[in-house]
Amino acid sequence: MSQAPKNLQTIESHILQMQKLHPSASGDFTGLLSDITFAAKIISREVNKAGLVDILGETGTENVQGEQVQKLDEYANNVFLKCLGTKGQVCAMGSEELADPIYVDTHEGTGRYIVVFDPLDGSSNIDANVSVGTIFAIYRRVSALDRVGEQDILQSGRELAAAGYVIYGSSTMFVYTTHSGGVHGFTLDPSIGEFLLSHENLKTPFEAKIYSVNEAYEPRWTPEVREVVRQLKYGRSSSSRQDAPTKGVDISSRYIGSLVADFHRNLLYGGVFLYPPTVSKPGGKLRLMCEAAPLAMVCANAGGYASDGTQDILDIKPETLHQRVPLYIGCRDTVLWIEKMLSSGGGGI
Ligand code: AHM
Ligand code: MG
Repeated sequence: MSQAPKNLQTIESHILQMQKLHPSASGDFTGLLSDITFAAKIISREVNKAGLVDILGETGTENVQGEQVQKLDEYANNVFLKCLGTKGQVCAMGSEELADPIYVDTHEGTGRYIVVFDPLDGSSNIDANVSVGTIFAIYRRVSALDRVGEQDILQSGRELAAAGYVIYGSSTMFVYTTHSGGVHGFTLDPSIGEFLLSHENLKTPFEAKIYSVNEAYEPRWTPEVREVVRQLKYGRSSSSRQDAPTKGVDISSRYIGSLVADFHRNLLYGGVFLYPPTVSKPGGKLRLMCEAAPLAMVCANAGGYASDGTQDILDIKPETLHQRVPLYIGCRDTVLWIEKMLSSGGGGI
């Protein structure tokens, strides 16, 4: 007997289906996710045209119509600001592109959500046609209705209501998770302008087969980080294994230098991404609120783990919107092992 074909599902219908699991839901959250998917479609369209920039006009200059051509990261940022909270769901926003948070003045001041985002991460790769991404984090408001402020923005990853990313690659994909769990991926069909469910309930492998790190920084790493990467490459010494032995695992190195693309590949294939502290960047490079924490939530809900080398990224309470953090993220076993290696001085456990 042949099986009935699987139904096609758009992201909108998937989000609505999830909403039904929460009968008391007002629809605000659903509307907000939908606004983000809309922004993603607009950014995707523009990223796809990036190769035409030299023909249509360089960024920062005037195009043939005499209009100012925006840099793509500025453009993506403006798209997010314009698309979010169209129904008054958002009370505050924080962007990697903006020094300060934006407090939204909805008519009633009742927006219940905060969105923190990196509108176009890895944008320095765009001229080489390398995949870039958007990362977003959604928090619930903690302040009283008339007093939205810093406390609403500066929440730890544990408080995230939802998080996700969009990757603008050979195809555009939207991946999100909520506090109820489950990581779901949707691929954009540009001909109909819809994100279609393509990766339901994503799970990442337990142990990494890929490590991703900018090895040119090795001279600037601490001896502990150097030892971690050495053992990832040559095999972990038996005393330092977390759980399952790694002998026989063929490890490969892949580094795009575009966080969403590196993270997404590792999530699917099983890998670990490292952005350790260096002498010149002792706090690391990546930002806790708009990069590390949302990806940490996606990773955790897919069965992985993210650490700053000493603790779960999700447990870090931010002190500032643009705080940086060292990041080790990916397969659970491997990241736990890295954490132990770093805390034991790199000499094994
Ligand atoms: P950006 O936010 O300025 O785009 O920088 C973040 C990017 C990440 O996408 C990537 O993982 C990292 O910078 C690469 O940094 P490096 O070139 O130091 O390896
Ligand atoms: Mg960034």
